[in-house]
Amino acid sequence: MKKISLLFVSVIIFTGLVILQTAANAATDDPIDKDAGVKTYYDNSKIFISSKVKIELTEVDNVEPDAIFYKINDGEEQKYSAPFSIAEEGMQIITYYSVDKMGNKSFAKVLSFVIDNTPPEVSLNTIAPFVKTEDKIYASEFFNYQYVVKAKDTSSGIGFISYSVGNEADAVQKQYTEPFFLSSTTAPKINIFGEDRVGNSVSQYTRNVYDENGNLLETSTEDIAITIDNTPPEVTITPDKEFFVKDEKQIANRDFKFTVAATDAESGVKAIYYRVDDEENFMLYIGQDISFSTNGDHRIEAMAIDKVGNVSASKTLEFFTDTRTSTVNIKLVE
Ligand SMILES: [Ca+2]
Ligand SMILES: [Ca+2]
Ligand SMILES: [Ca+2]
Repeated sequence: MKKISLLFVSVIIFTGLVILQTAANAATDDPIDKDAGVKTYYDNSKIFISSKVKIELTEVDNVEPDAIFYKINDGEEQKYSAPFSIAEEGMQIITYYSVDKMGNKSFAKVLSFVIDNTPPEVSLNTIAPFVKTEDKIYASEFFNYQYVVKAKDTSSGIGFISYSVGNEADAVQKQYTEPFFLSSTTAPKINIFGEDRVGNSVSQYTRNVYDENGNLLETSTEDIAITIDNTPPEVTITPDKEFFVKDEKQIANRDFKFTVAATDAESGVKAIYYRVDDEENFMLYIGQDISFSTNGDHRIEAMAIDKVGNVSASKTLEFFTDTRTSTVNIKLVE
């Protein structure tokens, strides 16, 4: 246990109470009883308490105690009657002395406290390859979510930060020590709990959602909705003219131009890929017309990926391109 050495003064903290004894021979050398239930913190130079803690002054005298006087900072000196608390945050200096029954006045003593009534500032930062499309944040059911909790308390400091996963009342609270990862087929729900070193609890914290490049997509003091997009895009391959159909075969000529398009109802289309005829590799489709100048069977195969990584099945269009002219046979007939 840490000890505060103060000449002629001892400080005892009981439940809800700080006791300043004004007697020279104060009975204890163990000024802060941390097991007593009151959240106090001593950082080797300052005592931190919240305004919930009361300060009690007691007088001990060899014959007969009588009165205690005190003032807070530069306030009016008052006669002590009952334990009091200090509402104002920050460093507060209490000056106090006693007068015994025989009129002996003790030296004035001074003790300072830092009042901290402000809970830690906490943020829950979620990082994954999210995408924001039309004000909605999308994820895939295969995402791995990284969670980073940031907490700071500019006065007494952080007492503890913990978290639980899920909404159930009996969700296990774990101490937060370092960033953690969760994967889930739905966006996980995280709750944060915490206190500073004098017992001010975190009641509100900021949620930040970042994409994997560190771009902040949304910030809120409420939970941020994340929508799972597990539907791949729909791909279409369209000729600019109508095929001629013969023997159930679609026939085009060299003037036909083909375009590929894709739609995605949720996160949106990220890219379209295509290949023609017997090409092995898909290439990025950037909106150009595709046409064929050689006579014969042709095919266009296309696929698309949405912004959270859902890949569509490939779609194939098969047709015959006729580039050959017909011939005219001339014959004289009767
Ligand atoms: Ca006396
Ligand atoms: Ca605080
Ligand atoms: Ca989709």
